[in-house]
Amino acid sequence: MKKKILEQLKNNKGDFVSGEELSSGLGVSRTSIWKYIKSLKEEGYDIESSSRKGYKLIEEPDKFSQEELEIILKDNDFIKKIYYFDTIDSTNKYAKELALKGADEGTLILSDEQRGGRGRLGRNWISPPNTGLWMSIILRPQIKPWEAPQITSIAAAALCKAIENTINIKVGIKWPNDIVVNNKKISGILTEMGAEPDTVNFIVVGIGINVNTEDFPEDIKDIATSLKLIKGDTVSRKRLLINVLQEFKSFYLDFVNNKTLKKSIDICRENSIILGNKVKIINGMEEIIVVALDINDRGELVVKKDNGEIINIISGEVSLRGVSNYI
Ligand code: BTX
Repeated sequence: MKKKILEQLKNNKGDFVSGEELSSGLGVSRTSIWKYIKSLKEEGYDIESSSRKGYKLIEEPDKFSQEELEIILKDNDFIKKIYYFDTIDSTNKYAKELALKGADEGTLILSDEQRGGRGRLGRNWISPPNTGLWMSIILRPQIKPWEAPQITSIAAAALCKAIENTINIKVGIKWPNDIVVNNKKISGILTEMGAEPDTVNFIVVGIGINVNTEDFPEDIKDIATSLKLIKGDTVSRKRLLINVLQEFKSFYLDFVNNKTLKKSIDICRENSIILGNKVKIINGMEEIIVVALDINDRGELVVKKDNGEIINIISGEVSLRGVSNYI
């Protein structure tokens, strides 16, 4: 019910909707309408009430709720079900549990805060409340386990396009999974899967974006930034979310339906900050310095070793560093 009231107010933002219209349209008493409005106000919605004219939505908080997400994502038919949390340990962890229980492709898990957000190879991902987008999407593509890193390329391309569309800032990709601006990370992607030797059962693609974060803990201060810090202004998390999921849908369905990664890889190449540069590839205890030449059609990094040998690197277990700085 609350969702329906909010939807009506949002559809008529800036105009009054009469209490009578709401109560007869939704089949509930005017008193219960008033109670829902009160609860929306408590959540931060600026709603003007007039006994004669009804209710007018003036301003919305940049906050998420189950109702708000269902309303703003209703035009994205790829997102089939939404799980919203104020706080959670990790959306990827929760998504994997849901996927194991049979959740459908297109299930979205989003939390305002993560207390145990995860990065690759057991690293952590700082995810404070009210500032970022921390989410995971469950996918069930018919691919082989070794093709799973391709999903990271799709998400990276979607993030580049969505950020550019939303705030007109060009961001870079540090292959395979970091989105950076001025050599600092604003976003990371964590692709995980449930698979048997030859078949992928599900993939969870986790996306973290520092949207309005202003302070980072000491240990990542020098390597992390946010869209707000770059833009100099608060960025709407809702608008960014809508765009990220729209772009993700488009790149992912192109991959699934047309069996090609071309559109995603073109963007990964265009936005790559490492192509043409020397980079250090770290694989467990082993480190080699190479020149990054290209990203091939499967999303692998093509590099040239010191001895001139050209090899392809699959993103799975490797980390990559610039030779002269962290990123
Ligand atoms: P990564 O392994 O490339 O990056 C992790 C590293 O990045 C950390 O070791 C730390 O140095 C740095 N770092 C930690 N937090 C931040 C931050 N907020 N901004 C910039 N740098 C940071 C990247 O892994 C993949 C991250 C995916 C996060 C999403 S959020 C939703 C989903 N759920 C979940 O638990 N993880 C994913």
